[in-house]
Amino acid sequence: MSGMKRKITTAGVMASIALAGVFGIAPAASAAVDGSCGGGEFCLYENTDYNKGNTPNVYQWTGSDRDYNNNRWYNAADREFTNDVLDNEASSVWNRTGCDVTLYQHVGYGGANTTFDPGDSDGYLANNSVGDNRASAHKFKC
Ligand SMILES: [Ca+2]
Ligand SMILES: [Ca+2]
Ligand SMILES: [Ca+2]
Repeated sequence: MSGMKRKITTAGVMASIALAGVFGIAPAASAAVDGSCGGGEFCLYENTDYNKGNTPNVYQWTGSDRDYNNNRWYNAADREFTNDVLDNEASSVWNRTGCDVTLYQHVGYGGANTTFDPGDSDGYLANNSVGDNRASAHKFKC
């Protein structure tokens, strides 16, 4: 990517925006979300069994998030964000970080919760304390 770096000028910024549009390069703020759960990422799936046989809506983080209301699912097949807010919709989880990550029922880290150790995955949140279609926040503990 270093080859893509260019002097920051107004024209350069406009050119970058134009190029991002042409090549579908995600803006920096959402660069971590690419539909593939990579090492170092905490990932949620809209459906049970990691979306197997269902709409491939996912989300990925590298840190805590106290409120899922400003996150929309990313469709890994269409490679774009949906209009579907992920609050109270997660059904599967994969913790690929080196931290314990606790999933909470309520915004602001409240209510029922379940902690996932590094490397833990669970395709069926319905039998966890946090429950199915209830997660609203998560916190990293490293
Ligand atoms: Ca959020
Ligand atoms: Ca769901
Ligand atoms: Ca909730």
